[in-house]
Amino acid sequence: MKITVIGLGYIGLPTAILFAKYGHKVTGVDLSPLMTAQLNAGFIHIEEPGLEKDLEEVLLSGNFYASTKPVSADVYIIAVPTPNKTDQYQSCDTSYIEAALTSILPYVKVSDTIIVESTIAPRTMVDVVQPMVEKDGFAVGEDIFLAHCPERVLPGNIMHELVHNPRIIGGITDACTEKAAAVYGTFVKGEMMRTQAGEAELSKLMENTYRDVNIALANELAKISNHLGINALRVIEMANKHPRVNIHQPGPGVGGHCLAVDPYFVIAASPKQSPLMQTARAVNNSMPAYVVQQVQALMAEQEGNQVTLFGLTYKGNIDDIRESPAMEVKDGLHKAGFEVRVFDPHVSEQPLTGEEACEGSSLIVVLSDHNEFRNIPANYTDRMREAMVFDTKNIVQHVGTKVNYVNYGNLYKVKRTQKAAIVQS
Ligand code: SAJ
Repeated sequence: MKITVIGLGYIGLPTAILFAKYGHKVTGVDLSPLMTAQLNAGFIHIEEPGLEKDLEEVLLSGNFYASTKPVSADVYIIAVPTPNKTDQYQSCDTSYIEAALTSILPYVKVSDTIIVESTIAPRTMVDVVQPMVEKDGFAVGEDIFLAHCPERVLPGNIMHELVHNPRIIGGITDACTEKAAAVYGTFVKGEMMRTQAGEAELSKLMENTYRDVNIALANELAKISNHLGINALRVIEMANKHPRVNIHQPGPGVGGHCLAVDPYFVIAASPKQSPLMQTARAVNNSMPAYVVQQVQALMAEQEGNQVTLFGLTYKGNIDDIRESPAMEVKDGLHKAGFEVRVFDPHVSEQPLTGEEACEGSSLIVVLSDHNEFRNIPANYTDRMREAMVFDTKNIVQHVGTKVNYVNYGNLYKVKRTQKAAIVQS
């Protein structure tokens, strides 16, 4: 089959390469001439293990070519961004989807299939995509086949998950569903769940909304435990021993372009029916300011005014700082008047080594769960003015001797000791 993939981001590019690996003639289309030229030269622009080797293979086989212009194909896959609008409920901006569709419609012919992989608001396929295709004179389900097949892969394991994760195949009609299932049948080894487009849209959104609400529960528990003088992490650890309990982990907030985005698509589609989801978003969005407040309390008794942030990315072992709560913490600490240094071995724009970043600081605040932070060596903390670590991700397993280690489990204790110190002094 000839396949055109529109949008070569962290989903579109691996998807295009995978279809090419399985013998299809794939044209990957993106707006950036530089990026498409780099791809045709064998270089990839996203950090994904093994992907550059796969690209080399499909360039050699002639099954993949990157271009800034669509070409005629049998199957068109749209994998472009769907950011939030800045309206009251931060609804789904479908302008990139509409632009992608407009760019391919001149090439679309009878019996072709159009698949939207981008995460979209409920009813986007029937209210936005289908009318655009029908306006072009096609009968959906007879001439043209339309489906929404959302992805659910985790950066860092994309190629494996694209093949082995169960896949939702949501057609406008049953015939559409079958056509799309035949396309993914090329490489998907996981279960293919055939359904209607609307169910596919909402199911994908609910995966991330479920996670966002549960992380909010963990974050609220951390606040309550800190207030009541109870070890939140021990509470979660013991509760999760129950066979049907899975309380998530508290942190500095929720980042990324998924959990911090998708719930708003559901909320915006049904604001009066979604108080829980809206409250969960508010709880998670409150965490960066909460961390700043705790740092102020911890620093109240420390010498000096400099803190060192370990990690700026929205989660561990990646280089992505977009939508990262750590960036909000950094801004908040600056506004609170602290000197702030950063150590993040995954972010090339942060050149400081661990030693340099810790020099003269009175507190390390761990904000990303990078593997490198499991052990904070003595040659880092020995350079600090006072050695205290506030680990918001509960990732640190070893610190140098004489380091005052704080996490969401014992935060209340340290602050209580400080309060007692103030009372005695
Ligand atoms: N986080 C917590 N506590 C937790 C788990 C995560 O605070 O217990 C935070 C992380 O630090 C991060 C954010 O939540 O800031 C999101 O983390 P994530 O592990 O959900 O990572 P994402 O957003 O990169 O990937 C999610 C995944 N969805 C689910 O796990 C349901 C992934 O499978 C999806 O493909 C992706 O969203 C997406 O593209 O939708």
